[in-house]
Amino acid sequence: MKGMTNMAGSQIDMADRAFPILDAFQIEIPSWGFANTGTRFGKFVQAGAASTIEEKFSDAAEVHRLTGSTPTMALHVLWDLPNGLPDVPKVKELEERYGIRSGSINPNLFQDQEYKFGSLCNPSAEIRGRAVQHMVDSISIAGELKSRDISLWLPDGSNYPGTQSIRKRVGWLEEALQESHRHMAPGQRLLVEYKPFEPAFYHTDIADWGMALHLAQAAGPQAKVLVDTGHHYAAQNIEQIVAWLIHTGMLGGFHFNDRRYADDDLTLGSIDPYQVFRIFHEILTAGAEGLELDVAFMIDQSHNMKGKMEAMVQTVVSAQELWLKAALVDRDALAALQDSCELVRAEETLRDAFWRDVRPLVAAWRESRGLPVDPLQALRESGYVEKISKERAGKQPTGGSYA
Ligand code: RM4
Ligand code: MN
Ligand code: MN
Repeated sequence: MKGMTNMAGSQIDMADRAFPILDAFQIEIPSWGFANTGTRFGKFVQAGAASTIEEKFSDAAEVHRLTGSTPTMALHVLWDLPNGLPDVPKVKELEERYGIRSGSINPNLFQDQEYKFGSLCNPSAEIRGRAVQHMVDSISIAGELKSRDISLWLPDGSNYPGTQSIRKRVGWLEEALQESHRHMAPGQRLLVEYKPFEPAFYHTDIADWGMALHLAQAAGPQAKVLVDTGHHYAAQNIEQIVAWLIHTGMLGGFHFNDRRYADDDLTLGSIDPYQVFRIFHEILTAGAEGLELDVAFMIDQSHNMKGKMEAMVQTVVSAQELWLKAALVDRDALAALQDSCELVRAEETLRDAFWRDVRPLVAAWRESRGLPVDPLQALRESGYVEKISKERAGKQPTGGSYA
């Protein structure tokens, strides 16, 4: 290190700080992010889209190879294990072959015709029972795959005032989640996701974080809340919700995506990177204060216009950059400025970290870990997308449904 300047010295200090932060950062990718998904108006199919579970594992492995941060893939039970438990050995074989582990297991309570008026909240006890059975099956699948989290998004709700008893449905939901919770092994977790609208447009049975918090607490100690960043009203302060969930010990995980209007499922950080940074900041601050957190980071996006592989790599890279920016906030200085109510200096301390260009640091980390320095460029040069587009062309089912 002879002749090293102060500047180079501080860069080395920065690397010492930044590299372990990036080593520890992981985010889960969704299997459905590689498949043709659409809007309720239809789908534009992509030649390279995955239509089998094997193709999804292959794509996930490629994203992990390029970014080093995505060792697990979330699975959607009906889409990825259409036969349920009997499909587990095949998934295990794919895990081995591609070096990707199964991540959160997502029950599917929204495709069956009998769920028209609800699944866990259906007025029919028989239909509710079948929906609970699907939850129990999903928990068994998670157990077999050694996946810790069962991630529940409930589509239930109603479209017109007076057509359903909101309170009866809360009761049915409490019972269903308690029954599901009874089937969980120690160490498993039930993550309860909320969403204020869609597919129902008058009332949604788990519409916001307060309802999800109540239901998770009613279900049992292994249930926590999952925050999907796209599932809020436009003006909501998401990092405040995150701070409350941390404070109450009820934050279980995230579905990250970005949005401009509704549940748009756009690329993380594409519309409002400061929002993601502020959420990360809350989590990192709590960690720095010594709070024990166990928060699953997952991506929940569907790219209908962008190339799916490119969009997924771009997402993970954005997440790494924003996580590192948030990790580099000078927290001691900020805490002191908050205590003395020095508002502008406090705000500028946060903004300093947000505006720091961490891309050279992330590139240096990649190089030191044997990862491609520019993952998007490496994806282009690899020819992977051309290869899968040739192999898979014409194989994808078309049609109007979401996935
Ligand atoms: C929902 C929700 C769920 C996801 C489905 C496909 O809006 O975000 O998490 O599994 O979409
Ligand atoms: Mn989601
Ligand atoms: Mn969603």
